[in-house]
Amino acid sequence: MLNLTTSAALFERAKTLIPGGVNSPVRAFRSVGGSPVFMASAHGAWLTDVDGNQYVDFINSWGPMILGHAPEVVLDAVRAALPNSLSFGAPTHREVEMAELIREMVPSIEKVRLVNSGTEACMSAIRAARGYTGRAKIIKFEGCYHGHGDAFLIAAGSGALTAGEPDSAGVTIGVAQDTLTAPYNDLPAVEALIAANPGQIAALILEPVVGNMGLVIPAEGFLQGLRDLCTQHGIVLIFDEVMTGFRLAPGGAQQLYGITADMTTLGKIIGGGLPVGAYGGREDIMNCVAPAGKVYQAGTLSGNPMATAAGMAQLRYLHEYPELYTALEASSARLADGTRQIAAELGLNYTVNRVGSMFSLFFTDKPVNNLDDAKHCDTAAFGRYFHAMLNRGIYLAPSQFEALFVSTAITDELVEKYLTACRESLKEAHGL
Ligand code: KE4
Repeated sequence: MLNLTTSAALFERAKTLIPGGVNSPVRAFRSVGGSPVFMASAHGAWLTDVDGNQYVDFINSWGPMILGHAPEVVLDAVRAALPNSLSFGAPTHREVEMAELIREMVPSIEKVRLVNSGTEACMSAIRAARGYTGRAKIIKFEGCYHGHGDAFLIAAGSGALTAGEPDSAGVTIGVAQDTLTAPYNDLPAVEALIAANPGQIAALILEPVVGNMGLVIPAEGFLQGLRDLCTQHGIVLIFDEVMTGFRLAPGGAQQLYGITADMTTLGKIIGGGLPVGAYGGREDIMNCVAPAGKVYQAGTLSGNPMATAAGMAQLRYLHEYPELYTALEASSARLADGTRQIAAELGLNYTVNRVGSMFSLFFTDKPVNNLDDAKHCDTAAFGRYFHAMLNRGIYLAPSQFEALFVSTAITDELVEKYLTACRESLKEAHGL
């Protein structure tokens, strides 16, 4: 068993100072049990916790560390920017260069605004779409997460065609009435929502590949169907690529699936590990955003010189070496296919979904194509598996309803380490 003494002591102190002892809920290990591990450092594929235990990282800060931790190319850029002050609150050349690079990598983004998180990006994109269309309602999908903005913390309403209900304390009925929800991969449900709310829907936002139910894949024709419906009804199609952007391909999911979004939200990888988000898209929509237009959005640290230094370095590296995506595809396929094979050999036949360097092992032998499917998982067994893997030096997402993120630092040797631990941990979790 791991010595987690210092983590445990820190967690006790943290709980007296920070809600739940963490600065983001998933970190608290609530859905897998036990106390969170406090990290001290990370390099390449390896995390080191405050007790000196080491883990191979398959979360990579929930996506940003696609090159592994502390890549020299990013650290060098940050070191070079460091002496020039950490923030100006004035425009800088790097923001111009970053906007040009984003537009080159994601051609549907004709104009872009940098913000400080994926949440800010998604909140702002919705506001811009509402300002552009003059319409109030939005459609989102059950199980998709777009940050903690009020408009997104909405559960499915009582009736399939009624407005949503608040999914968090503090979110009002007033806000919920403008968010409509549909099951993911259910195109008829979207058509029905549009028919029931003619001329009222400003935007439809989704994760084009879902990471926040665990990894859920868009069904054949689903994304194109949404594209066609949005075009037909003047609805702004927003791809939330905070997770998938620059990960599934240099141009994200829209490059992978060949679908052009009207707007795209970005985060995680775009900051290289520092706080950066972005939203952008069609020029006619983005020109509604202040000071060019009447949709207000602002941020003290937006385009921060340190964050853009880190983000630019990482994006430039990914842009310069697209062969990295081929390597990620190969290592991720070995991880996911190996996991599926091990589960089958153990008679578990669990579902493993993968797109590119994102994958999930679902503790169910049924297909997982939407939130209802994902809810069939044996989350207690997942919790036992999570800790069994942690004890073997493998750091997974502490929730069944998250995706794993593979970095380029994962070598063949580390794939083997993962698969050996996976076999032993599945057996331990099921008493096999
Ligand atoms: P942030 O505000 O956390 O930077 O981004 C929000 C967000 C928006 N859109 C998508 C598709 C996202 O996955 C996220 C954030 N992802 C979570 C992981 N499920 C971040 C981890 C956390 O909340 O601590």
